[in-house]
Amino acid sequence: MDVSSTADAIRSMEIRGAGRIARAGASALRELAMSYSGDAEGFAAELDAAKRTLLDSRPTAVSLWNGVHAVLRGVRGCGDADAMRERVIANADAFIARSEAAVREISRIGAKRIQGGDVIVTHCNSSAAVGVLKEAHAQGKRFKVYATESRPWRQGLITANELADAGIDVTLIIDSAVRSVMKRADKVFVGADTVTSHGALVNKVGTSQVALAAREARVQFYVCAETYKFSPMTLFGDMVTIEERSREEVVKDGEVRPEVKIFNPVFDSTPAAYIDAIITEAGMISPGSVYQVMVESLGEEAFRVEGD
Ligand code: RUB
Repeated sequence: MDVSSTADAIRSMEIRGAGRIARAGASALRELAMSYSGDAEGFAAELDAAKRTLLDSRPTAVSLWNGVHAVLRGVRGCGDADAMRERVIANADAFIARSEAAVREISRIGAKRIQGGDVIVTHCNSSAAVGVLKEAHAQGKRFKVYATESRPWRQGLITANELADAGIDVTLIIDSAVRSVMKRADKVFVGADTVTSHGALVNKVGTSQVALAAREARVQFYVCAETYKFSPMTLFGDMVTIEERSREEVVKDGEVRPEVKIFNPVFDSTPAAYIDAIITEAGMISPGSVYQVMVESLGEEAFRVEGD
């Protein structure tokens, strides 16, 4: 898929989930490199425009930002267009492979936290969190999962179907039932769109309510996050932009009077204090260790990007 169709598919949520959109962005840049036939200067300009198009598609998940910058790293210093092309392709392949390997490693590490008989809550649809649950089940552990519906897009149905396909005992609940089921839960596993340098989690709207209910009920709250979900910009005080989507996603035409305003933020922020641990491919870390792991995993270059 080319850059503009990829950006459209991310914007319309045909491609969704922080890991998937990052890999899609990387492969769109790879495709651009494969098809480009002009000189180095023209290539640099096209890559720059492609970067903007991709980054403008959805604002919240830093995975896309980190993925795009990982693919473009070092390309400007390559000299001619052929060397630049090779660099983009090699970087994209490395990022995609690293991203897929990270989900496998998180699944392996996270599965150790699950015990037979556990009651687990998950929110929305995270491939990293689902990976943990599927791995634990594949290891022979038997547990129950409550999956929230996740209005308005209802990504919880994807989670419920994925878990049911794997043979996991799963119950779908509406989002407002989360506090009722938390009384019988042992653990929560959710994914991440962005983790800030001070360990806060930005994930699907409602995650912070799940965390609040978990804390009240003394239920462990785990975040499953590849380290490229860690945001270098937050270290310098930048705020994470919370995407707001259209009213049509919440109500159909004619369902409410036109003067009724609709507020539809699609992510929210959960403070570090509500998080027991972040399960990354580099290991299980405390929210307080995000900065150190971020520098080690993303490399110092990730902190020296100009113009963003
Ligand atoms: C999806 C969502 C997921 C994270 C992590 O939101 O919030 O929890 O993106 O997913 P949306 P993954 O459906 O709006 O993209 O673990 O697959 O990267």
